[in-house]
Amino acid sequence: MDLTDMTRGEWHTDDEPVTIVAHARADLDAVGSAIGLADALPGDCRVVLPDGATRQAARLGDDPVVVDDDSTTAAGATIVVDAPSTARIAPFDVTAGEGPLVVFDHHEADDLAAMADAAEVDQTAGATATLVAEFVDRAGLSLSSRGALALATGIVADTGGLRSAPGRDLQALVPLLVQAADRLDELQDLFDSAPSFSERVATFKGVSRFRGYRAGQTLVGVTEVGAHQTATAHALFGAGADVAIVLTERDGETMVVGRVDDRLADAVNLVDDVFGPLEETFGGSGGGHANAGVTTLETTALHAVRARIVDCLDHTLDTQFSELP
Ligand SMILES: [Mn+2]
Repeated sequence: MDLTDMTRGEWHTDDEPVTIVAHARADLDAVGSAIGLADALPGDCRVVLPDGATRQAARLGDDPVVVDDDSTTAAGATIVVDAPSTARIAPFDVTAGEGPLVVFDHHEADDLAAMADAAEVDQTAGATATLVAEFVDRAGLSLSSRGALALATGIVADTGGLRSAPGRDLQALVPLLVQAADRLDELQDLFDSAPSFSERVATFKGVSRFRGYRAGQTLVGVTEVGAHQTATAHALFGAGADVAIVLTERDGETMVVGRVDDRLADAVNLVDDVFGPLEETFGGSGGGHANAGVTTLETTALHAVRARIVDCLDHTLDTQFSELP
């Protein structure tokens, strides 16, 4: 099939809605792209967030089209946005559906592009929302101000507030802003990043109780919090960490959220070098990118998890981390 087939109804069976799937911990680009597509495409669409959304994206996702956070399969056609791999959309399972699969993504192509019946995968776009906006324009579809606002939000977010926007993203953004003119105050609200008090408490605890490890000039911080793991990982970066690991014990399992600073981007692949061995040792599964990911381990032995993480980093960086006194 061709992407433009989506502008006609016959690319999928009419009695099932089109399922649009965003990546785990969906961000503004993922949720914005999904809502924008749902808005523009003819017929019924539903947006599934397989592993929730970031705080900001959750506000954007407070939209009637985001109907179902728990389903892991689609009966009809599936469109994946802002995710290159099946791991990135876990626990959603695209292989369980029988309908066509379409992918819109601006990450390096992975297994989803190969499985897709049609794909718009282009790393030169600053945001998946840019690819969606270009498709909507090319296909002659129209957006409501709500859909335009969602796509504009994705573009602004994924280009770091336009700091890294190439001309292409700006070109897609300008008409969206015009179409969303009556809701631009909402755009401002969506970018209000003031943390809630519970987030401040979580990150404060995370920083105050973290354990630091050092090898040469590389610093690793490992901590535990009950919530706001991503914000806590970034707080550890703020404290100087090159690698930030946040553990959360929950229901007999341990969630591991990891982030690797750009300084180590070429040296550490979080998913391959750390999460893979952790999952082998303790059992569990997760997903992510080289520099950001999450996995859930079938253990609550936090000390053993911590030790294994340090082991993995010793091995990967061919060094010996020692705990800071
Ligand atoms: Mn993106």
